Amino acid sequence: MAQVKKAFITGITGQDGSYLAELLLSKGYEIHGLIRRSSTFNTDRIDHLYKDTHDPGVRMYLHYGDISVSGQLMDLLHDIQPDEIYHLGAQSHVRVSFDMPEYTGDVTGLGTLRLLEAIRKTGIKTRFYQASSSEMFGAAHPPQNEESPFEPQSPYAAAKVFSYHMVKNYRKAYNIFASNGILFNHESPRRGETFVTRKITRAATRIKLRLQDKLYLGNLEAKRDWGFAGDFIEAMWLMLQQDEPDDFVIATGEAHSVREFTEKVFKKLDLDYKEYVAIDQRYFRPAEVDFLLGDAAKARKKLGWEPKVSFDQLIDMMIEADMELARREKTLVDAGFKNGGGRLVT
Ligand code: NDP
Ligand code: GDR
Repeated sequence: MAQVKKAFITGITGQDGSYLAELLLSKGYEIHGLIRRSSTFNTDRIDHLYKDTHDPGVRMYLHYGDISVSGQLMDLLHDIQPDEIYHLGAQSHVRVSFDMPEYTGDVTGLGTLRLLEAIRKTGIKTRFYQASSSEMFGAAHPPQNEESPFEPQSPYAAAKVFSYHMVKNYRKAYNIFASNGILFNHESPRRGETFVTRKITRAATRIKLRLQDKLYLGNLEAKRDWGFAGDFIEAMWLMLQQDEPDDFVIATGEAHSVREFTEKVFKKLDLDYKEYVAIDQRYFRPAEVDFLLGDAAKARKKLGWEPKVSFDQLIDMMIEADMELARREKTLVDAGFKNGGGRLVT
């Protein structure tokens, strides 16, 4: 009988971690996720996958921990002996990284090194996926591919560049199977509510149902290559199934501005965004990344990967999910509850 593969996932409670957990469970993996202790529940995105560990057939295990603590990462890897490690955990918000540069460097940068060191010191045989980012290209001229220079524009991007190079270094120095997936922006109904796409679909649907009357945004002219998270996590898995470790850009090859995204979302709801959107300087970044557009030719050729969900389908999917949330909130508000569960997101 074939051995069940084991995967260790950091960031399992995040957008990507939740889709990846679904994918790996569907492929028969036993998965082990690292979660942080929090005074409020932070497992919403994976609750539907959770089974009590006493139930038969359990294949998902959660372990408390933090990527800022190396000893414990070492113990976990030693105990679990995962075949594959997906390192998705990070302080992932670019704007916030300017407010918390030291913390971001520690978690998003050194966190990767701690895991690589844990692999080296425990000597486990495993494959490592690093969640690298298109933010590393920063000011580099679009379209960006694996050969483009890194010109990071934020503490977040600089921390990811550090991680990227540590992955390459450990690959070369210690022969560890470690790959960088350089993913461009990917969104979904599970996207964190302070990232711009979700902030917009959440606000527009609430505005439609008169639960909110304004949406404050920053730079509307920035352009991003937005794909669907569910498509992108497939590429992570494919990278770890190759004969050799390597680095791959994953992107749709289509870019849109924040303004275009906003206009489209409001239009689909029969609203004119100009009547509702206002600019607030606090959402601008001290240094901005103006234009990211990915060239994923290498991934198409070597991994056979391509995105399935189009820009329009992604928007429809996000509007539909957020409209459902807004309707539930409206029902509660109409029934006299002061707060229907909606938050004014910043
Ligand atoms: P999210 O912000 O949704 O999730 C981040 C995850 O990291 C959460 O599970 C979070 O836990 C966890 N985490 C944060 N800090 C720590 C810590 N100190 N110890 C342990 N876990 C921690 O990110 P995404 O799912 O969107 O992204 C996944 C990864 O991919 C990130 O590394 C991100 O930087 C990178 N990336 C994302 C892209 C995107 O467009 N989404 C594009 C390119 C790269 P908690 O739930 O408790 O907060
Ligand atoms: P990004 O995503 O910085 O690309 O990082 P985000 O959605 O935060 O910003 C995209 C662009 O929108 C502009 N913008 C705003 N952004 C936010 N969050 N809020 C606003 O109100 C707003 N108004 C305009 C931003 O200036 C920016 O140009 C994401 C994260 O998932 C990273 O972890 C990941 O590495 C990269 O994508 C690829």
